[in-house]
Amino acid sequence: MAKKKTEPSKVEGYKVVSQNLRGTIDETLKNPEADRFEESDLQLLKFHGSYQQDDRDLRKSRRAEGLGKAYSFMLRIALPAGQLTASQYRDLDRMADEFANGTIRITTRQAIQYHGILKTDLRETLKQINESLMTTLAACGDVNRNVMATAAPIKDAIHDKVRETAHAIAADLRPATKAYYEIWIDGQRTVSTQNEEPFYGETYLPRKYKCGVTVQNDNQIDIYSYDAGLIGVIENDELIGWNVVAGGGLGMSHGRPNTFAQIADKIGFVAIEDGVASMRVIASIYRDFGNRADRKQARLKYLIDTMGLEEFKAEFDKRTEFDVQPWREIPAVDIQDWMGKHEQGDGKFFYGVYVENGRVKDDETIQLRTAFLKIVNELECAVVLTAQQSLLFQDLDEAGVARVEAILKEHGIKLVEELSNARRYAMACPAMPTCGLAVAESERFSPEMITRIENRLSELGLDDTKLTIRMTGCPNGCARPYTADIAFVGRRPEVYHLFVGGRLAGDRMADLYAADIKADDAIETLNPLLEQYAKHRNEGEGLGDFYQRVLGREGNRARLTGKEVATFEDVQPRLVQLG
Ligand code: SRM
Ligand code: SF4
Repeated sequence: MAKKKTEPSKVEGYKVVSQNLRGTIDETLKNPEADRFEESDLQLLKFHGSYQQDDRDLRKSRRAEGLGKAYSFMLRIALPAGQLTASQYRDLDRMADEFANGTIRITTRQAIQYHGILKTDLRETLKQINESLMTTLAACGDVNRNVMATAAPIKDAIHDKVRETAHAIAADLRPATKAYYEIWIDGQRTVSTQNEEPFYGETYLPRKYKCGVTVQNDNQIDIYSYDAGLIGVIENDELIGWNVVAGGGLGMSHGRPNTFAQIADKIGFVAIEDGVASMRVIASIYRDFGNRADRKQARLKYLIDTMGLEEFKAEFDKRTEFDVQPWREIPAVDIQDWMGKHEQGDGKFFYGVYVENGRVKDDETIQLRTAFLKIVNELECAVVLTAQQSLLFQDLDEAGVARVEAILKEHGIKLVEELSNARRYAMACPAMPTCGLAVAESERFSPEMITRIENRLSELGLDDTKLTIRMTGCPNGCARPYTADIAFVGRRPEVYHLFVGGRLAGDRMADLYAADIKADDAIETLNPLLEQYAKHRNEGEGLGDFYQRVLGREGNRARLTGKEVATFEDVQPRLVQLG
């Protein structure tokens, strides 16, 4: 057994000596000889919203030529509740060409990523992002990340409160350090003051902290996947308070039994005005007790596991100055992806457009970037990013909706009615060639895998089934694979673990259905299940639900561990028995 780590990790050391995230980032930026940052600054750079990457497609050829890696930077822009004005969207589009690789990527947490930014352009890009009143601060790093909120821009008291709360949490937990402003905006270094970070202190959090806000009838943001969250409880069409959840998380490592993916636990119910403080209190418990020795064991879910849920709840109670009541029972909810036309509640409409794997780009067949810019320019409409890597145009009248549809068609973009369910609800993480942790393709291969599954579902008469298929290039879980009906998790090039048994609602863990399958064998491996599903599904029953019924499972499994073994052998005889 591996020896338990007790000393603070290297990253904790970098934070301590960084003077609140300054390190020597500024010096390296100014040094024309340096094409990259050293390890300690690299870690600090994440808090500023940037990752140093290299083009992995070029590694081999550059090595052969005796060259080093082709370094560039990923930038992540945190957008609370995924909201963008028309003018911010225009700026994003412009900067994609000016500084990045010509694409804008909508993330699974309603943020934006640019890839391929050169070190020499990094400062100017960040500066311009800030001039457009957006920020990359705390989009990554050991802090509170982008705060999500259900995307539907519905104008009523409930949804207004959800968005307002998401923005308030983001402001409340934003790092206070002036380092960001000094390095990227002002260029002038001030002397770090003591106590510059009254909440975080000099070591910030043990690891990332993710939270979101939603309502009981729309789990658009997959709230059970995060460290903490607020679910609006509605009674008689009014928001009466928040159910608080904590301890969700989907990152894990194959073959490491002490890592696990987990659905968040129920903590309790708090008043509307106590939502923001609840997220802060949970973050404070995490800050004070989280594991700072082993980063693989540092997320809040592991702390709750070590403390025990009851002790964690008691600590939450102890630290709150407000009333924490028992969890209010709420119905299980489905996910609404908000694609197509919807009423906004103020006489206007919003319109959702599907973006394959979140990548807004132009290619030979479809011109998403051109179409989106045209829509924003013509209709001057605000944009909301969804947790399914897509976007919504808001504040449209009937003529505006017609115009959106016309522009989409002119640019080769399918309307939602023309998409198969297999594609519409699919997601994939970026993986190759930018992600340094990828061991298999994801974004570049997922469309092809979806086509294969789409075809098989069609042959079996299953076009109507609503299911989510997700792919990631490694087990870290960036496209939330472990709660999907079907998921592919990269093991090595062209080889994936195949998971089955989650569902769109995001409230149940899937099983490892088949281990280490070649991508080309995926359909064959899924076939026994798909065929029996086609024959024996109940009306409206999803694929994951069917799978759970065949296994005779009751209730939703909340945890998937890294030691899980493939269950195909268990389910196969039961599928055969069905006849
Ligand atoms: Fe993620 C790391 C991309 C959502 C769990 N994630 C990474 C990095 C930064 C790779 C790295 O550390 O070098 C990836 C950048 C790739 C690239 O080239 O752009 C990356 N993660 C993404 C995004 C862009 C995927 C996407 O398709 O949109 C998502 C950005 C979200 C955002 O806007 O903040 C993204 N990452 C997630 C999610 C899903 C979610 O939060 O809804 C998860 C699982 C949930 C969770 O956190 O438990 C997730 N990412 C991870 C992990 C595993 C963390 C863990 O607890 O073990 C890593 C690795 C790490 O942190 O060391 C990681
Ligand atoms: Fe990279 Fe793995 Fe996340 Fe995909 S799941 S983006 S491969 S870290």
